[in-house]
Amino acid sequence: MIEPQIKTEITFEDFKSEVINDYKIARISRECSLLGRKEVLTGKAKFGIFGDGKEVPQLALAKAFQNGDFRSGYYRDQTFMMAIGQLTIEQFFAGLYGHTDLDFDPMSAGRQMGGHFATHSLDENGNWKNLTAQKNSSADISPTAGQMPRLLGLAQASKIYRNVRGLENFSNFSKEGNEVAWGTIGNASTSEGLFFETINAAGVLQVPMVMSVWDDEYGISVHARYQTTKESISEILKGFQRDNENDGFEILTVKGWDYPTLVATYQKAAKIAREEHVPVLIHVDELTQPQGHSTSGSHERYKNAERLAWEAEFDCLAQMRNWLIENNLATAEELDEIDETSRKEVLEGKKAAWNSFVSPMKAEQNELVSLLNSIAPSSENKVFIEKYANDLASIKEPIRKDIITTARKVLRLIINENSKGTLATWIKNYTEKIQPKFSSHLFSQSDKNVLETKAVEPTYDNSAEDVDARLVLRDNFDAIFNKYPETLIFGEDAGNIGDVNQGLEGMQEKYGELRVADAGIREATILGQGIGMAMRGLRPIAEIQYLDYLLYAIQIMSDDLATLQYRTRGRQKAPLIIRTRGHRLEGIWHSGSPMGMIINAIRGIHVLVPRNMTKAAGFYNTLLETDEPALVVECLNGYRLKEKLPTNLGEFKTPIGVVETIKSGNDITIVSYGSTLRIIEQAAKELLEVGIDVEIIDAQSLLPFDINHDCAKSVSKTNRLLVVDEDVPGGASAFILQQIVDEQNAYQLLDSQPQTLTAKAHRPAYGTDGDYFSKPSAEDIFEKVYSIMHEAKPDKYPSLY
Ligand SMILES: Cc1ncc(C[n+]2csc(CCOP(=O)(O)OP(=O)(O)O)c2C)c(N)n1
Ligand SMILES: [Mg+2]
Repeated sequence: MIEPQIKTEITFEDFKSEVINDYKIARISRECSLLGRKEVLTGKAKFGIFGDGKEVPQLALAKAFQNGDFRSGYYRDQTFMMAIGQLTIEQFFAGLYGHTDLDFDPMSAGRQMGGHFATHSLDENGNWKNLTAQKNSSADISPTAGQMPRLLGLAQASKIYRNVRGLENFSNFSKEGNEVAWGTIGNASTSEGLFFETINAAGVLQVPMVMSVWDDEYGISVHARYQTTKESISEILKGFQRDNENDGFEILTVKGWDYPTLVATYQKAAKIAREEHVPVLIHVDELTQPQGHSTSGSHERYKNAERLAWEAEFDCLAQMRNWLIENNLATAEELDEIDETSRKEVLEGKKAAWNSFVSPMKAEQNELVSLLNSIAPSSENKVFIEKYANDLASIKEPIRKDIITTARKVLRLIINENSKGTLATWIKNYTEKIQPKFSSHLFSQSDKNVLETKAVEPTYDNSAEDVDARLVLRDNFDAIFNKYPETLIFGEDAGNIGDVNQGLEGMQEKYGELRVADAGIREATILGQGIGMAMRGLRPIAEIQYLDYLLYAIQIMSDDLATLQYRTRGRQKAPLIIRTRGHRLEGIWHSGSPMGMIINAIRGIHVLVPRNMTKAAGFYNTLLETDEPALVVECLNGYRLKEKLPTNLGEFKTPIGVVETIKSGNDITIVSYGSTLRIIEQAAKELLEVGIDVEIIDAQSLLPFDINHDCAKSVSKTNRLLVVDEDVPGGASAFILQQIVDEQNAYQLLDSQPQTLTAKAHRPAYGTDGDYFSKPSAEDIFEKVYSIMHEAKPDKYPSLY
């Protein structure tokens, strides 16, 4: 019997054409870098940072990269993106110019500078695409090593998909957890804490992550001797190397100009990570920067002649060329030919990108110029308007700022003339058309955005008894884990003991160590686990033990999570829930409520501040029906207070962006949130004894805040407003005041000065007295309200002091 021929080896001709094609991709990429720099230096683009000198290892990475895999990298990776078919020459230049149309700059629609790469995980309606049928890149961010925490989560998702049961319907996200998450980072950026934190966590978690370090010995101008102990990241990470006794990393080192060894190294790394779920570090050294770091400077300032000569010789493309010739894969003439056609193709692509970039703006320019020319003849300011029109018309390549500025300046000249309406309408329409190019998609615009959700009230048995409030949370989490197999929670002490306040008691036993997990003390990468897993279709809940320690994660929340939808113009999302507990406990480090800092840092993430655990549980239930990220701050001192246990666990929903009036009254509106409300309720009782009837509003949700403008409605009744919280003066209370006075236009409804009552500017001191003298007390609230009423009616409310 003749065995069928199984083709395991490719022919020499196939091999040859593959490597020649690789060379061609690298050459195109290099020409893009060279021409890109010129575009910046001649003023056509603002800033350029390119991948020259890093082309060849990226070819090897691309060969090992499969459908379903994810990249989390940085600005040097244009060659990789080209090699996986996700970046064309025209798109490269569209990104450099900042083209605001996603069809031209699919990376960010001009929102990020060039060199920040992304693929589309979502369609135009915000729905998931089949991520296993495409090669994926999570959207880059600029802060060095900021790609690391997310990388951990992208890799961990494979582990979850491989090992957790019940995820059969998630085949658009994973094929049995076979996907590798590929990280890239510059040598100097490995100095960041986030790099080390991620490496350690990946070693602990044993996830399929392959980390490439592109080592060119510099971080801008700063040499490796100032960056890295022993000047070698692979050398100092040797302790992470796995061995027969211990799990760990596989660590590989390879020279960045050695094409065949690079290809073999990446194949090896992929196999280890994909099959064994073991993390791999590839230290790619001896790389160069032919044009220096970016368009902002020149490397001749900090590299000596010897280094520059070495860089010229060991330029990875030059070395690849030598290798092709030495191995008879191509002749010098053939390669010259490729070089020349690449140069031409890039030039053509650049021209096309520029034309596409400027032509809509030229059309807009023409439209306004003719409008102004039609307005001018009948105007008293004819001469001036004509000058504006001519000046605008004379700009060869106008930008939108030129156009709209001209229109707005001319409007002032015709304020009393008939044509004003026409121009004003034009400006309004133009702004309505253009502004979204820069401002859309801070939040989800899909039909799963939070504003689409409706409240569902908790229901109770007649016999429902009061229980410790933590049990409401726990039983609701139980219902959630049961209902949604894609949910999982992880954090410090969240697993075995069921969190420090036992809101997860027994859940690990029931749902397993992967879904209810303890994590190391590493808040930034706990966040990153959440971001990466949420980007791959899971519904992670990242637990930060105390609000005060959220600061370790706030950078990654602010730079990565909060900007994700925005910086991809709605083509990536990470509907991550961040669970923490805060407000009012003890001392400097466990009673903070830095809500102002948080809400200002994370626009793009919702911030929810439930006053009790039923409200908190209702927020979790709501959020799981939406596709947006949110932070939920539970009240630290509320777990042992009594609440009734609802019967519709997992189903009742707290609405987002809707306030609740928890006491009605006629004299003054007090707006607050969280634990402070209980103190306000106490003060309100005492105020009632002296005849002052306050209305108390629980904001519940700081971002978004009071979408129905109920606070202003309350003020229209009481005509007085006090905002109380435990933040510093000018913190979240200032935000709330701005929302009510400015956004809701309550100014005209007020008979008294609107005021805030907050904690002191310092962190709260320890102990009961420390608390009393640091944060607003019932007496403070009583006296503040009383003084407002005294000012209004001094006869009725004589001065206290
Ligand atoms: C947190 C942060 N600090 C500083 C910078 C400014 N910066 C941009 S790139 C860079 C050097 C990075 O060097 P390396 O990691 O070796 O990457 P390379 O550019 O050499 O490929 C610096 C300091 C930044 N982007 N983020
Ligand atoms: Mg470097």
